[in-house]
Amino acid sequence: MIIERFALTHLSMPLVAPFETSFGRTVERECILITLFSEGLSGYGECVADREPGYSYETTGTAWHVLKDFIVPAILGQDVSDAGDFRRRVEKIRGHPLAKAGVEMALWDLCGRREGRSMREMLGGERERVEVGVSVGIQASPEALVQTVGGYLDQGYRRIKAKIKPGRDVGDAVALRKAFPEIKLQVDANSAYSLETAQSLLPLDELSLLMIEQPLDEDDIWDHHKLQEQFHTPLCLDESILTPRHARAAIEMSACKIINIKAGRVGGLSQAVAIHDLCRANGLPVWCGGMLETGVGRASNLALASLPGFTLPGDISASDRYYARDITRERFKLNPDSTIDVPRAPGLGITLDEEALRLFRKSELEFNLR
Ligand code: OSB
Ligand code: MG
Repeated sequence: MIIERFALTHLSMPLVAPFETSFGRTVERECILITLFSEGLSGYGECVADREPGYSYETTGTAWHVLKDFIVPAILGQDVSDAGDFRRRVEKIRGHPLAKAGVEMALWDLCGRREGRSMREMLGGERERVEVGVSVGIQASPEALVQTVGGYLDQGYRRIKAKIKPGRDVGDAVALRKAFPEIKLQVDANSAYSLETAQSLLPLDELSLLMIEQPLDEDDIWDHHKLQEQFHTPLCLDESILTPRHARAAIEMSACKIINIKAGRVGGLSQAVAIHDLCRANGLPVWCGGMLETGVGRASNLALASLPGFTLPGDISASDRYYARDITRERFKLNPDSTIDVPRAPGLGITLDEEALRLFRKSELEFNLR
């Protein structure tokens, strides 16, 4: 497919409520919508970099720069056959997985639309609906957290992930476990601890948590191994796993028992599938993480989570968990059994709401041939 035109749209969308983690608080969520045009079709992708470098070093600003100055020149006017071909063309651009993943997603969408195949079909997904849970940010107090979680349980979510940070960890988790003795519960620290300070988390081991996600630094797989030895509760790695090689190292070091897969963090869906395959071959359960996606990235996450190795509920909540108005016409709804249906239409299976795009657009840049 000759990539004839390339558009970048910087969006800023209000969240229904602020989302707070150990690295910061998001009120308006930014992202970059990527549109590729070829042979009368367009493909969409979402670059999940946020305004601030809290989760990743990438931001909407760095991604805009890398897309405009390096990725667009590498593929505009070129005959790009598929995701593998795209990866080879951007191989020399070091790092910046979130920027690359957004374009790869748009390419998958384009291929799917051209071939009349859904993303699920192309990736090798097997399920028609996937089990989901909700990720709950740090609230004003443990009591407020219990109340917020109660609201999500009433909506039908059957798995809760609570964000923790030093000073708001064991107390919050104990309050949740006391209020809801039977629910599937897990916590996510987003790298807020060191091996030393993480000793304060040992009481979490008594709470029957599904897992403790990314307690330590992104670049510290070995200390996760040391910490895992102190816990019965499985540790799960998120930020630490940027490549299949990292996943292999983590498995060989017994640094975790579970891996959270995000296509953005690992540079695209093809790498996400490769990590899924590796974990499956090694008997490690995986689940699909989230980055507060719009309907575009949400559709992609649902397709990815339909692969057979995704045996734990994903951070893929319904559209209304984050957005009163989304940029896709499709809104993803929670089924009564805490699942969401995987889109079936070709590609991502979504259509854009142009009026919403105009509402949320901060800037736009188009690149044409000639
Ligand atoms: O660590 O999983 C994370 C959101 C932004 C950045 C990092 C993370 C998260 C979430 C929210 O936990 C997941 C979602 O509901 O999209
Ligand atoms: Mg996480």
